Amino acid sequence: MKKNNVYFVADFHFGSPDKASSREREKKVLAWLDSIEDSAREIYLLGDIFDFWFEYKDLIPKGQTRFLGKLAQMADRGCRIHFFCGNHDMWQRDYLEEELGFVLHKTKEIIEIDGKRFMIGHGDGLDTKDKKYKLINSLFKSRICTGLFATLHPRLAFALGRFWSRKSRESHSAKDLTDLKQEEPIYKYCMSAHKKLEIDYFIFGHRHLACDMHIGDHARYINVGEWLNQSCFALWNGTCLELQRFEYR
Ligand SMILES: [Mn+2]
Repeated sequence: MKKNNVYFVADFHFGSPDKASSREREKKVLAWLDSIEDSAREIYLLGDIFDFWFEYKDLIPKGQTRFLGKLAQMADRGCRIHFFCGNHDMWQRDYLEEELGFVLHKTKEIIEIDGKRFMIGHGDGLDTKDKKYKLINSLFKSRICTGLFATLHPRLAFALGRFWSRKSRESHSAKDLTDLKQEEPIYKYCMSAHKKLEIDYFIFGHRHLACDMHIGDHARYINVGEWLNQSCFALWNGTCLELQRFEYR
């Protein structure tokens, strides 16, 4: 089979809310990867794949071994795996690139695929008026803070990280569940940017609610949702883009 398809998926939140349910979700994701591996030319992971990830110079967090192994194998066989950092898993160093062969993206990017312009990213931080989020985000990403955090004992660092992750998820999910439509920051951003940047397709995650919306006359905004409940992904087959749901068992 010719590998022609490009897949977009986000927000697995591996590790949350507990080990047992995360393991079940990992099995579901692996079944999905099995189902697409013969057709996948590229896979875009759009952030918050891990509920909390912090990578030290010589260490990575435990867990998701089968998931990472499967993707490493696919990468070795020529599938390009892109990893966009989310607000839960931004603390990447070189492991995903050097060990697994992924392409790491720290922020959203415009990427041309088959002659179409895609804006691809996690989807956080698009509300330019949200100064608090911007400040916290730049603090979290700063070299000084990351360096200081790395000096904590992992038992303390991961307790703090998981606590923060849970708080962040709870604060977002309340908003995510109400469909804000016109007032939704990602939608507003797409409306303001599509003409200037000549975007055909906006693809984001973060919002935990899958959607496929028209932006202006010809652009579209697809949100790929999450995998705690919905298990959705977007498929580009070379000519059209479609939001799909993975049916597991
Ligand atoms: Mn997120």
